[in-house]
Amino acid sequence: MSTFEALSDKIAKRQVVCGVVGLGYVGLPLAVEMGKAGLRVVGVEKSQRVVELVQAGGSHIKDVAAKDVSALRRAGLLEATLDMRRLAECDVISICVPTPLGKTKDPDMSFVVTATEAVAEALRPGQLIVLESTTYPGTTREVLLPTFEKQGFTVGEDFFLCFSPERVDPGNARWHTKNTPKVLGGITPGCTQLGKQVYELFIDEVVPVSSPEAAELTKLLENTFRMINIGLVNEMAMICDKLGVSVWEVIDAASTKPFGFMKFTPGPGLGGHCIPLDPHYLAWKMRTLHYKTRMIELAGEINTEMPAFWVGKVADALNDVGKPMRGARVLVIGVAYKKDVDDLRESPALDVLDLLVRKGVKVQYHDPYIPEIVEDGHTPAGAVGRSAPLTDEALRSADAVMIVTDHSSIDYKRVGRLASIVIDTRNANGAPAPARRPEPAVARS
Ligand code: SAJ
Repeated sequence: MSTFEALSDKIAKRQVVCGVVGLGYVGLPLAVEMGKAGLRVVGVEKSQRVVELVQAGGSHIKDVAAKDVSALRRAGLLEATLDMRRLAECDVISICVPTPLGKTKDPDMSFVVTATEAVAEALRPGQLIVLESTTYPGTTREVLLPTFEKQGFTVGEDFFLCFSPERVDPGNARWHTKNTPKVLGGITPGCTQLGKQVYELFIDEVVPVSSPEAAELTKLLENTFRMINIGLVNEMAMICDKLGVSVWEVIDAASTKPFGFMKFTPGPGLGGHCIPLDPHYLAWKMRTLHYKTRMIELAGEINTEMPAFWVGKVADALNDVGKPMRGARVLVIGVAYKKDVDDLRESPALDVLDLLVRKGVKVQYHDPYIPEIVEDGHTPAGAVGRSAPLTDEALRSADAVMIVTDHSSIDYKRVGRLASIVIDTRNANGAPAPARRPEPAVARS
């Protein structure tokens, strides 16, 4: 029996031991789904705190119920360890580690490389490795494959290697790890076949593609699509502002088209741990091939411009009532990267706060999900502070109020009633902004 046949047989009998490297917002839900399918799972994690928490039957991930973790712990199906050598026990290893961007928007592959080297140390015939971390096309073949083959094994014969992009949307009540279709592409057809066979034990639908590159690019297309379309509606917001038309009214009207249109909404910029980052993996890779991904670059410029655009609207509004920015009191409502989340990563609100402070504005913010913004090496100096209570006095005494993140828990009608000026970057109030007189045509020289 070949190694392929032996592994396929072990999968069919649900006797495979699964390893998950990284028990974060991708790895822990995946490990729990594997365990729920009756597979024994070894979660390898570098955080002692996370290991101890999972070992105690707890969960640090909102979308993973502690009761599920403790049930799997009691059933002996899930364990967490700091010891990477335990990967030698595993027949299937899913790598779910972060792939952040460096300051110059170059991919930081250090977590993937560390995980790959640990897997290579433990590599033995009969193992299937699946990289899930979002990355540039070619990573699986150019980084992971050579590292594994250096151990003297042959891919597709001794070991098997695939890429399968994570599609975890934290907080999404409808789509989660098990019911979100999972794309998967292997180095060889046999790799893809084994990857599909094992992932189908715990994921409802696995979508095979012909290569890891196709799978890597699938993820990047999904999120680049969003980033570019958000850039488009943000540019439309600036166009409508110049024309004195409500961009919200135009988007709502365009959304009545039952085909060929997909609604995106303008805002203060682009935040989160996926959308602002993922397209830059593609841009970076293509730069090494001397190709400039112009759409990504341009959308990035527009999205990055939005905090300054909206701070400019505050300046205009204060100017209209004869107040300078310097010394003005501005209350920012909502700083998380999107509504109803407690995540500040890449939030454009941080740039908004910093820009306001740099203009001499006395800034306060209120966000029920973000009690404090601390200095963490990425935080702009002007953004550091604590969330202020949203009292009537706070609303009345502000020279202007900016709605930057439209959390559902805020009463925006109350904000509109009590605040003298409201700059609403999300149309949280729901009423299309009143059309202003269009800017005068530029006099022909
Ligand atoms: N944003 C807009 N206008 C929009 C949509 C989003 O300004 O029309 C802004 C948000 O405020 C936020 C940023 O873009 O600052 C990203 O928002 P997002 O809705 O794309 O949310 P994310 O970052 O949580 O994206 C995740 C992604 N999930 C994965 O990569 C697995 C993305 O692919 C999902 O489509 C998205 O969730 C989702 O639909 O919720």
